[in-house]
Amino acid sequence: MSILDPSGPAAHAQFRVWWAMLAVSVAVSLVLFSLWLYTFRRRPQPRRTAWQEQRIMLRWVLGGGVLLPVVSIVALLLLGAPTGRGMLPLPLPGGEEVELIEVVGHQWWWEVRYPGDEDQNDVVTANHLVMPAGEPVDFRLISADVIHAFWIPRLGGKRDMVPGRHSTIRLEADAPGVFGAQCAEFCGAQHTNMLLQVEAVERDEFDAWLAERRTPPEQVEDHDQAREAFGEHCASCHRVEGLPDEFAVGGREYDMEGPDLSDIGSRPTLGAGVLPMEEGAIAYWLQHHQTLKPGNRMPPHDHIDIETLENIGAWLETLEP
Ligand code: HEC
Ligand SMILES: [Cu+2]
Repeated sequence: MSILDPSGPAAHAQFRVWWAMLAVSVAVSLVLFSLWLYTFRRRPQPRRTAWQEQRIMLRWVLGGGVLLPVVSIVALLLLGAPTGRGMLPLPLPGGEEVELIEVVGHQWWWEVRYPGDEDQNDVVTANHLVMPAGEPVDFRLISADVIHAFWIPRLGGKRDMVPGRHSTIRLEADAPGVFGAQCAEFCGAQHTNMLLQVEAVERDEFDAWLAERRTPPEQVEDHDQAREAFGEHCASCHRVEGLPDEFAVGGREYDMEGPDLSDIGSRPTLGAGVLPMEEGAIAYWLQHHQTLKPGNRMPPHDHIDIETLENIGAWLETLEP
């Protein structure tokens, strides 16, 4: 997650601004430090008249207080403005379409949506963002509760996610890879545990990944008891695509309380980076999530027996496209 290891055009531009700012601040510090040392070594000066004193003062005020800030701010603007402009969702010169991915910030997890059209559903996932590499991608950001900020340090950014207000940032990954992302605006107790794994893949692989998720996951027969328990205890907050109506209560709305679980079995982590996904991890999370991530918005499941939670966990792990 280091901005000093840039991996996209926006991040490279920000990296240059970062070094330029560092160089200038080091130069200014060195000059000030030398002046300070000089005051010790300087021989006593003849007494000046009040008029001379004032002229020297005026020179410092104009030079150091007006000229220096104006020059450095203009230089920073010349360097920074194109960097910011590079992250705006402007039309491409060739008129090509830019892939759009919606990201919704929640306390304390990320909802990721790939908009469909008239004949295609949205694809919805959480805490895992897959994007095509080698081409720009527009991230359309909003929040479901408080202000969060979307930040993939190695690709560039960041950008606030404000409730009730869409904003868009354009980022690109130079090459396939896995990048860490983190909420960058303090949003409550579990702000630190609001991580997002970003995976940039080749275009073909991205198309295949998305197409897989447009068809609902296969429902394995022998998990009926788990599905029933899910309908009773979980479906008011979580959605599983393709679940028969008698088990499903939730909708496709932005105000779903919890992450969409349709492809949970294929995701890299649980609880926005708190636990790596592996066999048995979901059942473990369901029993201990308030210890692993204290105060998170999922109520404890103490009223459900452990066997049922284990069954639900085993079923959810089968949900992968
Ligand atoms: C009141 C709403 C609510 C109920 C009921 C609820 N959950 Fe959750 N669940 C959440 C929220 C909110 C999160 C996100 C917590 C976080 O990471 O901060 C979550 C997270 C999860 C996750 C991790 C998802 C991920 O992508 O990391 C799983 C799995 C899960 N819940 C399963 C269940 C199961 C199974 C039940 C029923 C036994 C259930 N939940 C009941 C709200 C709920
Ligand atoms: Cu945050």
